[in-house]
Amino acid sequence: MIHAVERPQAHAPTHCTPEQYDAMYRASVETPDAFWLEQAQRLDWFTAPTIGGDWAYDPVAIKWFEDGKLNLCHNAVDRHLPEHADTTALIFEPDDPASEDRSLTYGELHREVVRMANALKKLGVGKGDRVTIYMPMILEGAVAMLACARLGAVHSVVFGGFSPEALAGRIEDCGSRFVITADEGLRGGKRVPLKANVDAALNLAAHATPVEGVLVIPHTGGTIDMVEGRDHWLADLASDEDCPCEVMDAEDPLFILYTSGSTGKPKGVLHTTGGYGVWTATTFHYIFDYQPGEVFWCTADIGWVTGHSYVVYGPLFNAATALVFEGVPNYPDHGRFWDVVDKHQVNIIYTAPTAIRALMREGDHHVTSRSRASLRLLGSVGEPINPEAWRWYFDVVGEGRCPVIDTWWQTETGGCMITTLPGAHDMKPGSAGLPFFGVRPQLVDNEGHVLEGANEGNLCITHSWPGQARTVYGDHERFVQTYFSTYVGKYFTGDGCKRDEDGYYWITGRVDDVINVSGHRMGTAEVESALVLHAKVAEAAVVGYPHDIKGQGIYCYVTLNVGEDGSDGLLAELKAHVRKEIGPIATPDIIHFTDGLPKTRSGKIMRRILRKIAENEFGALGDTSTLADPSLVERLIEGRQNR
Ligand code: 6R9
Repeated sequence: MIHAVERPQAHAPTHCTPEQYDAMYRASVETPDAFWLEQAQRLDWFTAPTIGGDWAYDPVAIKWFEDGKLNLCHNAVDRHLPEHADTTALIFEPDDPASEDRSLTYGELHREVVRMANALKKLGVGKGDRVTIYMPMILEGAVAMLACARLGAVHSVVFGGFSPEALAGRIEDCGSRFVITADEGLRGGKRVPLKANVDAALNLAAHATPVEGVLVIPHTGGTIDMVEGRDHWLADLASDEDCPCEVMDAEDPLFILYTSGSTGKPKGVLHTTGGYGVWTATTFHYIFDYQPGEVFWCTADIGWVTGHSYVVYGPLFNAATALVFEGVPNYPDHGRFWDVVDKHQVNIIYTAPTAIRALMREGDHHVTSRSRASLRLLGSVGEPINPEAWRWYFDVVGEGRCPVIDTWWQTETGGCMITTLPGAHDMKPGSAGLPFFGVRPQLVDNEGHVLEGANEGNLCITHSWPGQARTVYGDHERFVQTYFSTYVGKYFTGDGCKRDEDGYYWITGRVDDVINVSGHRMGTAEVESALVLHAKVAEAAVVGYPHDIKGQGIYCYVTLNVGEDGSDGLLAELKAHVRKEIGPIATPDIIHFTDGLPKTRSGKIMRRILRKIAENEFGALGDTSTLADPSLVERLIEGRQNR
């Protein structure tokens, strides 16, 4: 039995008391339009909206604030100039602690954004164009996103750890004619050849619309090739002339972000301007309880949605000071996070359970040898946080004085959805908490029957909220199929979930063929497609298994073409092959060579059985009588690799 943890006394509630949460939550579900039109006033609109939500889930059409006009770069930057020109907007902490840090005030950020926006204009970027951003975690990554928003261009940030192949697929899918990149990135002392990867990707992409312009930001000074006429250094195109913000409709697209699903290639999840803006501005304000002058640090890369919403947009809409960290938690040693906290006097840190577990394993002294006195609030996101890691975060990192705010959400939700609010709620280690304003979760069984009270089932959301994704870029039918067809009339999250007697939600993990590796979503189908591309592989089935640090590891069952042997050499080759096809985050942890995969007589791979064997839980395999070759299961158990 896990008990609630009282709200730490040191945290003076300011933005939301328990009574305020109750009243506001009630208003948000009883009169959502009025509630959200009021919250919308957090943003500065060129034309204020008069319409709240206009949405339906069957058929699927979602709009919020549709008669409003605004620009989110204006909201993140320009509108703060009268009062906050000299307030620090972004702080950059480099990978190498000996390198120089850097920061931009809102005034300086404005200048940088205008310079980059002018450079993009000269490249030919205009309203509605898709621009791919493939950057390290440097300030110019955020500047690039804001410059796109300023021009009304739709950014598609691709995580710098993705391979040229993965990058090419994403450039192609959205018909992006422009790329913003850097010469190289740095992570944990290693150079990441970003520009060379872009070159390789552009050689791969068999484009209907070829990439016309690549804007390159100098970072490491490493040697790169520049293609005449296509590639340009930022400094050669940037200029300070006036560059007004485009007037955007609330429902004009802001960005595309690719995310893994249970089938097919990654989906380009599309977010629009008004609703996403209101959602990130509002969630940031209440959930992190940000106070003027504080330093907020979200450790996520801008290549993930968490980086979009809480490194860039949410903090900047609130005129906050946000830290951008280029490095990793274990470089140069396992105390780096807390060095950064002390150096920049970070008040709020927002990170992932996988990082917490990795640091916990290294021992408390890396933490206790640093002061951390500035810390006031600890956030968690990306995967379920196990109570042990939660305790360590709360007791050791926060010394029992900082609330742990676990936030459940998804690329598709735009911002946080289920969380406790500091000052308003007790925390329960391992539970994400309660619904944020306007969020109406529902648990259903596999047949779609609604489950009431304390229960466990599949997590759906019954009513739209402003931050909800509007479609899958170029494939609305896939959007409908993926999220609204399993339980017609509801948004299905793909997560399993328990609700306890206090109404707290406990996410149990994905119920589809998506695995969560170190907080990164990975479609097992993607890894399978990468494996079967290898000339020696006949068939592959990929499942997740519990992993101490990563949450889930990648377990691959592989059958080889006739005449091939599952040697150690081939094993290493296949791991390298998947890394090359997708990127290091998809590297298989385990490859299990087998002479067959368990299939039903109709040829369906029985993943349930493969999952059980990978989990080392083969005592309870259930019914295997429908298998075409029941003896195969014995051989698979015999050869299991996770012992
Ligand atoms: C923000 C982000 C979404 C999936 C989601 C769920 C898992 C995220 C969680 C969590 C338990 C939390 N997830 N936060 N599970 N507790 N606090 O991570 O977006 O990359 O799209 O992943 O991550 O399974 O469905 P995304």
